[in-house]
Amino acid sequence: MSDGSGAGARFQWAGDIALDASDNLLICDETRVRKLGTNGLVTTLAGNGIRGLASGPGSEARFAGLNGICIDQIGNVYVADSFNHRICRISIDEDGDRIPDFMETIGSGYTPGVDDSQIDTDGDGQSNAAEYIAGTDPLSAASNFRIKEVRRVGNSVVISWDGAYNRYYELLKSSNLTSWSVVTNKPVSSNGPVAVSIAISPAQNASFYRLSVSMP
Ligand SMILES: [Ca+2]
Ligand SMILES: [Ca+2]
Ligand SMILES: [Ca+2]
Repeated sequence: MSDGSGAGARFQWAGDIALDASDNLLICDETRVRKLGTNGLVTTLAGNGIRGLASGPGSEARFAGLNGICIDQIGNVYVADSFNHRICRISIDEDGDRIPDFMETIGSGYTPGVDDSQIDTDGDGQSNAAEYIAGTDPLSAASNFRIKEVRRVGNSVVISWDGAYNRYYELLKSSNLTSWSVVTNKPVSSNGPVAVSIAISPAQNASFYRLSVSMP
């Protein structure tokens, strides 16, 4: 097995094939998903030859024996991993920035073929790749990931931010900016404001809060 152009490319056990919207051929090759580009270059998109069962980006994915492949209208790839008795969905990410290639269209703010973790198109201090994870707009500096408000309500503090669909938020609290404890782990299933109320004692000293976001 080797990637390369024309006769320089090698396949392990080429099986089912599918044509994508850009006329590239995607190929089941036993434990790998390969791509034959319109330029004649064969590359490996997922899997690395080690049999197994694992989700993950690119070569971290594991398959046991691929037997069928198809592509949906927005570019997701589905493979039948017969030896694992699984159907797997693959969001192709050739530039490795964790943003699926089908999202990196003209006008999206993301840059196809380039690692968007190194690009901050709107100059708000958060990279395009970070904005993808946070669900904010990479073309608007007014849209960025942050705690929007910390408000005292009686014997509670209310922390609020803009949540995004299918994101997971972790809110941490500290009294000294050194040791942090988890206040809440919060999955969010729709776009919109999120607020968390935290009980405090009247005698409590100042507290600091830190919010992080991830995708499943
Ligand atoms: Ca990408
Ligand atoms: Ca940005
Ligand atoms: Ca932004």
